[in-house]
Amino acid sequence: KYQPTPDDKFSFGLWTVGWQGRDPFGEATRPELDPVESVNRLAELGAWGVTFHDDDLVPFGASATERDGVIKRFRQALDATGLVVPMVTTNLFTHPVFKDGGFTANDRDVRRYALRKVLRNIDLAAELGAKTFVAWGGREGAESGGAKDVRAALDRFKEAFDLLADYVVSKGYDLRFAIEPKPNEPRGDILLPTVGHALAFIDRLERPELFGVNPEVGHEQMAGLNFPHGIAQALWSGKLFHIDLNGQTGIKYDQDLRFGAGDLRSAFWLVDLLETAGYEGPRHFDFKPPRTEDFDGVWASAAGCMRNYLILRERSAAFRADPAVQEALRAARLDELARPTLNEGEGFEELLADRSAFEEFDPEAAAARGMAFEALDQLAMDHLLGVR
Ligand code: 3MF
Ligand code: MG
Ligand code: MG
Ligand code: MG
Repeated sequence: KYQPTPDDKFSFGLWTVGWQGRDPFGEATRPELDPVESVNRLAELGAWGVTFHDDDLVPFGASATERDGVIKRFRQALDATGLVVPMVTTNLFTHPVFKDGGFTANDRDVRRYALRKVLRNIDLAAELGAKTFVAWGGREGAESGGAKDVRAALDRFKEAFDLLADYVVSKGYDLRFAIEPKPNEPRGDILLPTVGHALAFIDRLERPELFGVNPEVGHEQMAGLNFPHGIAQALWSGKLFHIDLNGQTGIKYDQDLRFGAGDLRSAFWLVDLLETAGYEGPRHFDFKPPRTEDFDGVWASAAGCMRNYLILRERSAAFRADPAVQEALRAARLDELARPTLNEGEGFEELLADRSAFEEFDPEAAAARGMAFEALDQLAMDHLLGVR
């Protein structure tokens, strides 16, 4: 029970289990992890896929021959384990050259270099069969007001994504982009800070159909936002191309706890949403095993991400199947919310002619009706806590 299989579509970034524990106040607490070892261990644990930034796999500045050798060895591990590469992304944040950003750096030569780094990595993504290319603009932002003309920076952001989309189309790659929002860290403020900002930005691109979002649990919660609500809007817009699952305890630094840690109630509603909305994409974990852990702790943490998802999936299914819950949902009038407000063929003229909607409507009586949400939520709690 709760043993993951490839059908569950669980994937992990090489940078997650491979995180060495370096933080702004301390050195690494774990040695480097060979990507091939990560592939082997993740496959053993029941994962389906592995993802990476270019530099996670091929060290920054490696020669072309070194690069070919690393990729070949990695491919052999994939073939041996059956692990797939559903998503690839580019590191435009670690090297000091990106200190003021990649696509929106004030320096034009840095922007051109960033584009070339991404184009090269798109070829690798396509070669490995990835379907999603994530773009997290970690350094696209500022610490002070005068430092960034945000409207010009958004022009440059659009210019970059339009070029990348042209490239993918001209190459005939089966690849779509997923923009990952984050409000701050490492920049004081980052552009496209939330799911909502990213969705609005995508509408302004030349090929919006090639762009969606890759929301991360902790990133929205760092801004105090309701993650399942953001995911629901992304789904509603047809834009949930990918997702970064992890844990976060409120408005603070990006904690990247294992999935299920942090806001457990929000995690329950998230899994309930993904599973009932028919989301078919990867369940991708972007977490950091705390720097207190040795490698046993790293794998325990990775296994915990998947186990918690499966437990929550089971809890959500039990919640939905419970007759008492179905009754409570009716009492809370979820069925009424699903009904259009207007009758079939009705417009404002018919609405204006309907005396029951206004002249004869009794607001006091309607206001007196309770919504019965508390009983419904307690049923959810009972299911989440395993007592029903
Ligand atoms: C930072 C992140 C990033 C992105 C990654 C993939 C280093 O907070 O979440 O992880 O997820 O760049 O796009
Ligand atoms: Mg995070
Ligand atoms: Mg993150
Ligand atoms: Mg992430």
